Amino acid sequence: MLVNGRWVEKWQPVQASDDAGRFIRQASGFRHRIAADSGEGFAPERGRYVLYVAYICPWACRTLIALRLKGLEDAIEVRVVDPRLTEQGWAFSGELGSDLDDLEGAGYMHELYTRADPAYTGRATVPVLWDRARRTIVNNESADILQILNADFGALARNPIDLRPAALVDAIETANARLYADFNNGVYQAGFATTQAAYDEAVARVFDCLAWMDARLAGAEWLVGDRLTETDIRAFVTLVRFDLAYYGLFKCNLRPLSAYAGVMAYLRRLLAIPAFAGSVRAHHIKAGYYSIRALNPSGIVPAGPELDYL
Ligand SMILES: N[C@@H](CCC(=O)N[C@@H](CS)C(=O)NCC(=O)O)C(=O)O
Repeated sequence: MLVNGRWVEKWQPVQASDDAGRFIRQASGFRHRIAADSGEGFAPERGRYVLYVAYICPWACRTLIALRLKGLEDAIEVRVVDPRLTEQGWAFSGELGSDLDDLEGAGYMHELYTRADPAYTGRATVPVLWDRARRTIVNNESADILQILNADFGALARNPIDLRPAALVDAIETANARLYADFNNGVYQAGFATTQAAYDEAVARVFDCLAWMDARLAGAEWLVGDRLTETDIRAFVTLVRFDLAYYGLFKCNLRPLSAYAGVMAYLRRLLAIPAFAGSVRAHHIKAGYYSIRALNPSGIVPAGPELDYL
């Protein structure tokens, strides 16, 4: 991670643990919005912003899905890091279908963080919404970036879809809070738990949440309301990684996803939407997660599973 703008330690995935061995995720450091008149100076302009993502990363992929659902591909550039974590974090290698950073010339993601803030302290995470005009980070919190992409680019977005309709905001927030705590971050808390008790507690929450989604989806097409919302994007990014990585590497193996018929049908429905399917690179997901040496010292990437939905 970076301390006062210097890369100080080898990359290690356990961001922090509490006294009971529970994984704690770092808070994001750049939290600006895009607006013509906010006084922050980040106006919506075609070609000005870049979304830096990793196909392995569920937080990054939720922003990528939103970008494509909104039809912002022509307005915002996207660059993809190598899925394999290096000792200096995310790298632009040009390998495995990843990109070089031809826009800013960075070799590693952390260089963009120190360019934005020469004294930055924290982890150099993706996604990052980058401003080419001011050469700084607008925002590195995917929950914010989802809202920025949904609302802040106005007419630059080709598709009128609203992923956060005002009438559903409360229901979206309630569902998102549960999904984040028990599922999106719950699988990480199971995978990176350092005590049996912390793992047991996390894995139980993961499967309770799957049961909750399955019950909801038995009688509904979407998780909130009667339309596709950002909640479906949030659920999808963890569901599509479940069999590939979380079931094995993160020990979320109480039951396979196929035990949840409603969830499986929902996952297939979402995969039929190009913005969702286009965000999935199974080889990046496997290569990335299985390169986490703390969980997989040999670095061996498993051959399977063979999945009929990917
Ligand atoms: N709060 C962030 C979390 C992002 C995050 O944890 N990204 C991970 C990849 S899945 C990362 O970049 N990790 C690198 C590191 O921790 O050094 C968000 O949702 O945008």
